[in-house]
Amino acid sequence: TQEERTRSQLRFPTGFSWGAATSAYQIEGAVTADGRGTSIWDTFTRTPGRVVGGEHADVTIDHYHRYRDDVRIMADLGLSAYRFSVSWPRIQPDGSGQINQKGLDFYKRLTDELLAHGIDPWLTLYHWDLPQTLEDAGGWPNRDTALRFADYAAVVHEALHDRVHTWSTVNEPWCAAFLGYASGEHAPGRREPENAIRAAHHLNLAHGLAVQAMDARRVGGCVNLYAITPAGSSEEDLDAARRIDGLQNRFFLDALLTGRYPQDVLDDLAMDLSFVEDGDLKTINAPIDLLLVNYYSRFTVSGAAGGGRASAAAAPVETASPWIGSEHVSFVNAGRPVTSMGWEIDESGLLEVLRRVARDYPPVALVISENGAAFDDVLEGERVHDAERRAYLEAHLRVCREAIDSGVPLEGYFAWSLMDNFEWAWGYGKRFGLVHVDYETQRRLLKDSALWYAEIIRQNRRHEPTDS
Ligand code: PNW
Repeated sequence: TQEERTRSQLRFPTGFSWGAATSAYQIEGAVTADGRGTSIWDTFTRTPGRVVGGEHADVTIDHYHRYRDDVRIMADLGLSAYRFSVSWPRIQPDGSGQINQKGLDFYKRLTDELLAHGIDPWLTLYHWDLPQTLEDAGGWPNRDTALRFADYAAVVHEALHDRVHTWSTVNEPWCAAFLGYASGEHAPGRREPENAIRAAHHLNLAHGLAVQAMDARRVGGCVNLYAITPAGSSEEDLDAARRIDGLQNRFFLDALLTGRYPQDVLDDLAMDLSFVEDGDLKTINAPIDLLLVNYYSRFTVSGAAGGGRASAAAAPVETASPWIGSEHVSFVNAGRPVTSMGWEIDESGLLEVLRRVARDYPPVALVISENGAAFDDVLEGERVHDAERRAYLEAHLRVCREAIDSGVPLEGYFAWSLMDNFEWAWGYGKRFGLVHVDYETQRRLLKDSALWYAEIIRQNRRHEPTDS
């Protein structure tokens, strides 16, 4: 039957990690509990005009208090792994020095709970919630922030290495640097192009220093990659594609995996790069065990005059361009169906991205650490219908399967996101979850996509040896 065909095509190798992902600020709430310090997102959400509807994540989906229920949901789904992030200001309220034991204790309770349910905890050290004290001292454009990050990584690793085997450093340095310091769409909301490049370098450096400081059993870096297509075959369009690919993908891939910044990108930037010190790139290139890839969409770009920032990359509030030195490039709608973020759905881009990394870079194990889509849910009693999300996940998982067949060393897939949550500058209006959350009652309901994903996981894991 059709149903059986679908499943057999979604049969993955034994040991493949079946996961879902979240991040601390988006789900935890409890922003003043147990000695947590202030992060740049607490400040940013308090600044008028930054987040749609003036929303913040003081409570969000209250995961800090409901983590036991949430782990039970993960177990019900059959997840083999869960990717979450640690809130730096819970661990070091001022970003350095004094350690807050109660903050560490929360992550000990969470990881104990995961392990008790047979779920492998994948820990991300930084998903954008920088301690405000460090921003006040200059933030990521300040080199010292990278050094502070390495100390923080060592503290968390020391406390949790007995429970956590897979570590990752910085989630999507592109977003942290360019949405945070160039476009101003994300915290801290600065619009300082040169400082954004400094931030990008120091986020890379923070990654490398943390890898060295932790000496973790399994550690990776995380990048958000896009497939990039020139709108036409003109020289301007080809140049636009080269530029956007350079800033979005190669600036980070080349640094982490080869220890170099791409020369064409440096030429485009034409900037004084004296903040890049001798040895930095060797540090950034510290050996890693895996590369975590977040994939959402494809960009189609044009270099012809008169374009704009189409919905492919639109921000909810007025912002500057994150594309430093390539502000003239326009993002074109290629006519594919879009999610409610306006992001075009294109699973072929995922295949392209995976093959590209496998082909152009030194060998490294890959994981899809985020992939998913925002759509409006349709509630009907206890059911939540989200056929589009299910179709999105299925199409992208199929491509993962194809990638593995063609030799890409892909070891896992994490849906973004486990649960609906605070979608940054968009607030609560965009739902990415497999699990629907009622923001008034905090009730969690499995969406149809979650039930489907659970079935795929069950089919795949039933042949796994059970350990006991
Ligand atoms: C990622 N962009 O964010 C993040 O890792 C998640 O925290 C987030 O919820 C998810 O994707 C969905 O947005 C991105 O503008 C935010 O290119 C913005 C962009 C890309 C990724």
